[in-house]
Amino acid sequence: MGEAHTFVRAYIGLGSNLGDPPAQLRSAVEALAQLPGSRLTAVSRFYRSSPMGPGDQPDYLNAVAMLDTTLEPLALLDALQAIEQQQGRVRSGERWGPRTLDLDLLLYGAEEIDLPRLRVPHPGMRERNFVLVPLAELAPELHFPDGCSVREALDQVLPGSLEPVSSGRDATDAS
Ligand code: A4P
Ligand code: MG
Repeated sequence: MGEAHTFVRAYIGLGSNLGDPPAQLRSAVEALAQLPGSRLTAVSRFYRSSPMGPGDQPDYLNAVAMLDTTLEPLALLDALQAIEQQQGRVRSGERWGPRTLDLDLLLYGAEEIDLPRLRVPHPGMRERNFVLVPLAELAPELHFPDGCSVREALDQVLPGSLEPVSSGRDATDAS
């Protein structure tokens, strides 16, 4: 008898601004596609964005992935952090400092999670056009757990430099 698995639709934010960002994002996408109990269902275009936080760092490359998964939220967070580690992430301790790869769990179905290790929806995502724009590309009709739509959030987000660079497969250097 097979165990019943329920797939939950999760959204993952990808960001990189060190060490060949297009290669970092492509390899993160491959790793997401390999996650157990999960199906990578869509990936947005890659976007070049100006850094939020300390300005003396390179531009970022950002994207959002849609993942249908049977992993519980903390198991998914563990898996995302393992991918970050595999790709050479060193936590400098500087808040919002440069990084080779940052994977954020943006949304996990309609769940609201408030744990020391994990807050979902990801705090701050609604203020970030480099999250909302690729998210809206994948799921224009999406609503957050509180009922606000991604479109409404986009209408209110502060403008910031953001430019699609490619479909991802042929992304050129983000810097
Ligand atoms: N954590 C809690 N909730 C979550 C969640 N939903 N997803 C905890 C992932 N992690 C979550 O994260 C610190 C801790 O957050 C983790 O240990 C986890 O348990 P981190 O990745 O080590 O630290 P961080 O990313 O440096 O800090 P922070 O404040 O989360 O930064 P953000 O919000 O990730 O922002 N500018 C542009 N243009 N594009 C970017 O992608 N990214 C950042 C980092 C700054 N500026 C940027 C970009
Ligand atoms: Mg992070």
